[in-house]
Amino acid sequence: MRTQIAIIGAGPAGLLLSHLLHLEGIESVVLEARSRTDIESTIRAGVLEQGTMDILTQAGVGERMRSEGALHHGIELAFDGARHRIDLSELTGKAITVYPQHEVIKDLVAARLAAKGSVLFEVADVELHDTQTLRPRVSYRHGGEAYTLEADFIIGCDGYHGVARPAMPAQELRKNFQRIYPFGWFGILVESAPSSEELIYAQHDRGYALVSTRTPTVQRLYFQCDPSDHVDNWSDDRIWAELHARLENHDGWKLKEGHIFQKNIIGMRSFVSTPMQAGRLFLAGDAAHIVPPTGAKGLNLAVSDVQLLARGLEQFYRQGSEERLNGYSDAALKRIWRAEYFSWTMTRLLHTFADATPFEREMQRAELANIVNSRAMATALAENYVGAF
Ligand code: RFL
Ligand code: PHB
Repeated sequence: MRTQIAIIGAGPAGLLLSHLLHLEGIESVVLEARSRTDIESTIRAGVLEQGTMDILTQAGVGERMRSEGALHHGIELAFDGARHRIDLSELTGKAITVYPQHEVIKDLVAARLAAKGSVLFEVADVELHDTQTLRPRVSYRHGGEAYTLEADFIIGCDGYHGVARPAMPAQELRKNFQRIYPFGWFGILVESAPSSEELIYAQHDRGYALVSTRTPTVQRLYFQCDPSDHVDNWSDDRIWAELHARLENHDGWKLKEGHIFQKNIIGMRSFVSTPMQAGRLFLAGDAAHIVPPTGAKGLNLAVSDVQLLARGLEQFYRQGSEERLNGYSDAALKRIWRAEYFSWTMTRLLHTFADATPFEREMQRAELANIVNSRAMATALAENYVGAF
């Protein structure tokens, strides 16, 4: 089999890239390890930046996002028993949309299949070959049969645990940057009405908590936990007691409880692997970089990576120039490092570090107080949050 672009992974990065290329008349094949049902039901991100919304809309896959997603014009920071609103729209002229990642995935899969795009689910044993030549290949198994796919380029959109990054050739310039945080997030899905019209990011000595939403009847809540803890240690009663304690406040606001129908724990890391290109192999999205979810940037970065790549590939096929493709890694990394910085800052600002001295805890509170009292600092946070750069 032969195609122009072989894409590994049908996450937001791989599917959107395949769709953007299709709109430019460039052919691709997406190879995905999991089933369609699985990728369409895995609960992950919720927050889409304005730029992400714009790209999805321009690409013709934003209709459900616009009608079913919730446009948010602000977020709240909660600490010392009070809530403080950061007015994103007033400070930046932009907003965010809360629309679940698996719904974005459903929209993209539907668009690829409607256009007779080639997305192969449940492939196994994906291996990359000859990536540093003009005829790279991918071998894989599908339905028990062994296949080889030849392409002009291979794009690794296969997430943090994929095979593309390990297939990048060792070279002097290759560098990995990493920070693993000493805490994780306990995430729950709850059947209830929203407790708040906007997301609440709460700092508390017992640990961080986040009140987010999914739909008018399903809410998404998180709280900082030990990354090695197990969901079975947390009864529903214990979860509610912990969330109420962390979200305590003096203004009478109260978190709504409901039936908890999913619990999970995720680890937290910052990670960047550079460069994002070697010969005919490129990386995009979580395959190349991870942010802790506190800044809500991961999916948005994946989208901006593939937008750059799509432009580079379009230039290659239209004009025969590799200039944009060769500039991809540097261009993408400029934005990635700023998002890494913001995600690290939000994580540092809002979480409780077990080894922090009393002095450092006061500094954390003072920084929060500065943000909610200084229009300049609030604007900096808002610009980063909506991705206004
Ligand atoms: P994905 O989504 O991990 O997709 C990779 C796909 O590749 C497949 N795959 C393979 N396929 C074939 N062969 C192999 N060998 C393969 N190995 C892997 C996988 O099955 C998968 O389908 O990467 P992509 O496309 O780069 O997208 C990245 C985003 O998923 C991620 O950054 C976000 O979910 C991060 N994130 C958030 N991002 C935001 O922008 N806003 C948020 O509000 C937000 N909240 C979150 C988040 C991530 C979270 N978790 C679970 C880490 C909240 C959470 C809790
Ligand atoms: C979510 O709704 O899953 C979510 C929202 C904001 C974040 C992270 C996750 O910062």
